[in-house]
Amino acid sequence: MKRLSFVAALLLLLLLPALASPITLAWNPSPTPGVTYNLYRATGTGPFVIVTNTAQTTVTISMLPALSSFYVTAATSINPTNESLPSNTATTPPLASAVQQVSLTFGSVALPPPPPPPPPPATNTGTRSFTNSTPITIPDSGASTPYPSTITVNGLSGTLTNVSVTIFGFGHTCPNDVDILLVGPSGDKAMIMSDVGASIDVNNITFTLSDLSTTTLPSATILINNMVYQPTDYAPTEVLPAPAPAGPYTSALSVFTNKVYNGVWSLYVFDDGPGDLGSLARGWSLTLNTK
Ligand SMILES: [Ca+2]
Ligand SMILES: [Ca+2]
Repeated sequence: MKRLSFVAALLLLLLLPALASPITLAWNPSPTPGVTYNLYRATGTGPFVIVTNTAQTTVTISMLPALSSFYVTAATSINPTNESLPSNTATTPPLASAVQQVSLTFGSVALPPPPPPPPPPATNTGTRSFTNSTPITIPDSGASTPYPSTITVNGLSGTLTNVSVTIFGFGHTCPNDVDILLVGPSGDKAMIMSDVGASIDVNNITFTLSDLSTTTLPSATILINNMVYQPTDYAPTEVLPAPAPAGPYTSALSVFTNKVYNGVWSLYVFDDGPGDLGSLARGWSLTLNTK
């Protein structure tokens, strides 16, 4: 009798389905506050069977078959259309970790996606050079032709942080006669070169004027090809005739930084010593740095 009871108990144990230890699920909260989540499960695609409901975003479920995969869905209790889409698959222990994160997508509950941000304004910053290669002819005395030579800058953005000027193909038999004034679209002005290079002939040289250089233009020695010079005015009381703006002038190109830079830049080249003449045979360029 006792032996039969033991066999019967053993058979009963074998017939019972193996149950997993409890599984804890966690999910993202609904964007609608104060909702109740109804937890369903189904192996495969359904039918869904309600397991429990909760106002929390975690729930621990017991008495599930071991090693089974199932889906979970959460429905808010506000109205039936607020039900979320089925989650990703959860698996009962022991294959899974103690807490499984499931992703719930709340269909009609989800807030509408925010409109895409407006595209940022197009930017055009960095180092840009603009060239006017038309020759500038310097007479033996007086205003050059053209007077001024101009460069129009368009489409740059950002703040102007540095300006430099390159003179292409400069030739003169007395550079000391030559004054060069730069005027920006803001109306600011800089005498970037005046009374330099003595009376020493130069022919077809190219050089750059930049505040970043520590080498001033020479007053008594020859101008050197391919140099970068600091703008230098050895006759700061001199004023150029109209249409150049009235003085006094600074010489540093920093007068243009943080100012308006899109627009017309004018280069006034003037010879104030009788005799001797020359040209900027290949014009000039303007290099602007914006950021
Ligand atoms: Ca002259
Ligand atoms: Ca002069």
